[in-house]
Amino acid sequence: MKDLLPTEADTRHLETHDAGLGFWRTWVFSTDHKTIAKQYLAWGLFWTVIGGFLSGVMRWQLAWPGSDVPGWGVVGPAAYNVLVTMHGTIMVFFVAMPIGLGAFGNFLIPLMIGARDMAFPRLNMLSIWVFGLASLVLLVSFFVPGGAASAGWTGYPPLSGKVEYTGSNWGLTLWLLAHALEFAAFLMGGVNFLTTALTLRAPGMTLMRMPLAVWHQLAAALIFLLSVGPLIAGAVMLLLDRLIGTRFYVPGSGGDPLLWQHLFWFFGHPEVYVLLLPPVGFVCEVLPVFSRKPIFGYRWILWATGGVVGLSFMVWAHHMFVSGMDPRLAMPFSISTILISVPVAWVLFAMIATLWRGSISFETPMLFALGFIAMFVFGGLTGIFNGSAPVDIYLRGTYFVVAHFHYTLFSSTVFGAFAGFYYWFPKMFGRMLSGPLGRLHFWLTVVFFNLTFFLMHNIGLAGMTRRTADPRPFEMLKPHQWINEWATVASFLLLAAQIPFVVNVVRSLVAGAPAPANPWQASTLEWSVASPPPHLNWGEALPVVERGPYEYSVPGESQDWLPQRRPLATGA
Ligand code: HEM
Ligand SMILES: [Cu+2]
Repeated sequence: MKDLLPTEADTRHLETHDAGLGFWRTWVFSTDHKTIAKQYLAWGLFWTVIGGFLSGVMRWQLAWPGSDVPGWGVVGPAAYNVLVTMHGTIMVFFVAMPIGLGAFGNFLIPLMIGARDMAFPRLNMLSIWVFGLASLVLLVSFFVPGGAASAGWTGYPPLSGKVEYTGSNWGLTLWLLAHALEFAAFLMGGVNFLTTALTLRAPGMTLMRMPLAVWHQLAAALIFLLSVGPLIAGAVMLLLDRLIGTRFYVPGSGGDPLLWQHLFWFFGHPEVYVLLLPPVGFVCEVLPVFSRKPIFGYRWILWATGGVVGLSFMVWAHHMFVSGMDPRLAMPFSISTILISVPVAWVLFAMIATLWRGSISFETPMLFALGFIAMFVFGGLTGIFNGSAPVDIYLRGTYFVVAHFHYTLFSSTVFGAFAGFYYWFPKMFGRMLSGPLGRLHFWLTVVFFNLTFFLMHNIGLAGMTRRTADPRPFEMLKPHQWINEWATVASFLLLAAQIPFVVNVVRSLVAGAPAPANPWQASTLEWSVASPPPHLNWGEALPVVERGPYEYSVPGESQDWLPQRRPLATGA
């Protein structure tokens, strides 16, 4: 019985969280991890609209260059640079991270490990507020004289070093400031994630019983914490170059623009795993539930993810094969890059093996999880080409690369996140979503995603370079302009394909059927509390965990899932 009683930490929490808080403390200045998760979600969705809009403007310009773009006007080369830069920045730092980590990490970690909240609830609140500030700074940067940042999401100097090169003065400086703030927000979040999972697990929740969604949040947080330092230092130097005329990145006076590329990609490549791993975790939860089978190779997945974490720090210069760095570096970085595809493929095999002979039901979360696997495998395959230095010298900077990274990034941040969203929406909001609308959303998205991005491989091979505002001057692209028009029409339909999703969510929030505690018959802890879970999650006593997270279809059991949690009848 003793282990059912609240621990000292819980009582401390209970005291700091007063029940019956007013509107402001409940929704705005909240320290509840579930509310903070929703705040991150709201920001992420807001930025999705902006990032999507910017991509639409780019696509319009690429299909019908020089024409008047509805909602924007004529796009010249300078404006195009703004569009590319801000679209990339927004999608990576203001959509993928706040949704993948900010929303899902905050919501899931305490619920899945049986804690009442994060280890540092006030730090958590500070994190979302600093993120909000970062968002405001980025928003403002669109409206300052000279316009928003326009040196690419990678911000390479010398281009980003001097106002004269891009025309963007305050815009680029604010862009740096927005990054600094958002990094601070996610550093606070990351420390919280790791501390919470290490110190606040419920009785019986051993590390090896933690759901993979939690493990992958921790892996992402760890990668972020370890990689972002050098970039912050690099950004400070860039700021000094811009503001007070230092010459860290100015060649000819002892500086070196390649230094930025190393610092940026030492962070930038691990960052793509920060974006990827949380959705991998969601998919690892969804697959067992909708195939009624344990995940295949829990420990092997952990080892592989560990391998990804380690290797992700050793591949960065594959972004720099043609940068003028010492060519002897090309071989080791090619090898490490191709090596990292081994543990990634390993995880994907484990996912596919989980499906093997399962009794699969194609609910919306499952469809998006399968879509993630299919699209990501495809993007991973083209990554092997890019990672091989001799091939990359040809592909470098073309639309082949744009196609590659959208297959990997879109699959994880959109397909993976939707898998998680449809799966946990009933828990988050206490309402069910419509299955038919969800399935419609999936099929339209998967079809138009491929129609938008697939042929970009071809136009890239034909020589179209990325960050090109106007393909018309290039003779060799003339016969391929239809691909640009095609991709643009498809991308508009892809954006329109999100309408069923919006309708579904609004309809459900207004009039959806109330969600039961466990609509999917899943065994992890979050499904053992009401939907949505109450403040502090667990009533009087913490849950007690008896088994691993994926005990589905255990032979000899009458029920095809065994909850991780001991039934409440034991006295709680
Ligand atoms: C409707 C969906 C999307 C469309 C139509 C789209 C379109 C584009 C286009 C046309 C470019 C290249 C522009 C150029 O190089 O000239 C681009 C760049 C980029 N996109 Fe997307 N995109 C979409 C979604 C996403 C998502 C979900 C992400 C990431 C999570 C993303 C991340 C990026 C990045 C990082 C760049 C590179 C920016 C740069 O070169 O500085 N995009 N996108
Ligand atoms: Cu990389």
